[in-house]
Amino acid sequence: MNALNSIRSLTPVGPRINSQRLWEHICAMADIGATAKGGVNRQALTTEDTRGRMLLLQWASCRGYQASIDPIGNLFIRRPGKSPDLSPVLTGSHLDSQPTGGKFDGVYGVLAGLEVLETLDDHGIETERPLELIVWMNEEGSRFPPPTMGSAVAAGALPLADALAIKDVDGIDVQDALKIQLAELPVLETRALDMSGFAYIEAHIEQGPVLESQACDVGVVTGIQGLHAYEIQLLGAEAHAGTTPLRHRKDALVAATTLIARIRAAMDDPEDILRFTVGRLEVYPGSPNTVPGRVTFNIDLRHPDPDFLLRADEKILQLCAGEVEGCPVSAKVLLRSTPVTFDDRVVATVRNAAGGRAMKFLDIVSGATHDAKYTAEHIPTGMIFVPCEKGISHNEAENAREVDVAAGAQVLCDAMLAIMSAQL
Ligand code: HGY
Ligand code: MN
Ligand code: MN
Repeated sequence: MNALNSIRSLTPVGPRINSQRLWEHICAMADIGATAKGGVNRQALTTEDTRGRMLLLQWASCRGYQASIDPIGNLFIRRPGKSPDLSPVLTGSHLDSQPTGGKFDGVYGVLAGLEVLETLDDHGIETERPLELIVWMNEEGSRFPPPTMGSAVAAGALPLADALAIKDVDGIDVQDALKIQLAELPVLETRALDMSGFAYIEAHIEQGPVLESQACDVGVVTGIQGLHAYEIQLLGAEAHAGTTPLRHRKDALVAATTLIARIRAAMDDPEDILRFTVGRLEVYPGSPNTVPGRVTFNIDLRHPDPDFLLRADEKILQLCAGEVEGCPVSAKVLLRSTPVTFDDRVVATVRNAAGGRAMKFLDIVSGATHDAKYTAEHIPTGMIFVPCEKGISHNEAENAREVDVAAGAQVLCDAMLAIMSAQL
């Protein structure tokens, strides 16, 4: 990778991106899975997700870009370079959303990447290296936990067979949902799972308030905090709500609330750096007049310090050992993703690109996780953040300004060109 070393001092003289086209693409994508409150519901491998991918593939085919797909459904859109055998410079993000998601989370990085490809075309720029835009499958992990599923499988952190077997709340597994999507997409070239490339840069909204509060144009992302995901199940016994005395009950929901309260207390962090969330809880059979016989809930745990995370992990598994109020507990670790620090050469390139356009920028560690977490384990990786309104995300009110999304895409274009020209 010493070729990358030569890019520290390069300042960008890249072509101007077309901000109007980028904004129009974002608005067109936002129509797919649009919700009444102005957000999107385009969960992984749903019809809406498929329609979003089809729209992107349409735009890509208008430019003659080649599309391919890997066994977990990660989509690759390739702009050829003069030397096809050189490893590509990569960019990308995700099109799937939360159920009450926003118009920019993930989509922005995909469409900013597309904008870079199209800008190079518009300016007749032929690069030495190919350039690939990746649409990672199921970054959100809302329909099929855990998050960053597609990139984790591509990186070898999550076995393909395990991921394909994961079911949604209706009992549909990833394998069947992926088959349905593939049947609806145009025929795509298939490719093996792999996480190789010359470098990877992802553009994303910050999903936090820092950049906006400091009136920054872009964030130079230096890394991502660690994330653990768990699925906890308690087994009780269904019983009649009217006839069963409390002392005879094995109420899985009451036991789950006790357990969640105990874990929450154990996760106490006066500095408020630890992020502990129970975002999903399923009650079975879910009838108002039957004592719950089974409860399944998910824990999402995040922290920038790997040791702090491991200590919290130990406490959770200890509290989940055995049973609670007569209900046996089982705990499944879905994901242990360590904090990651991005490659300082790529980070420097992003910083140079922002500086080269006289933008106000700030170094920032990502609180949210991203597919860049897994690319960083295999490829020199960096990220660019743009501000979003009040830092709101995973919420239908998520919003970003046209000028900011354009600035981020411009930095992405300049940084990728700087990296392209780094080959010797
Ligand atoms: O959960 C996350 O951090 C990401 O937005 N899916
Ligand atoms: Mn995202
Ligand atoms: Mn998200």
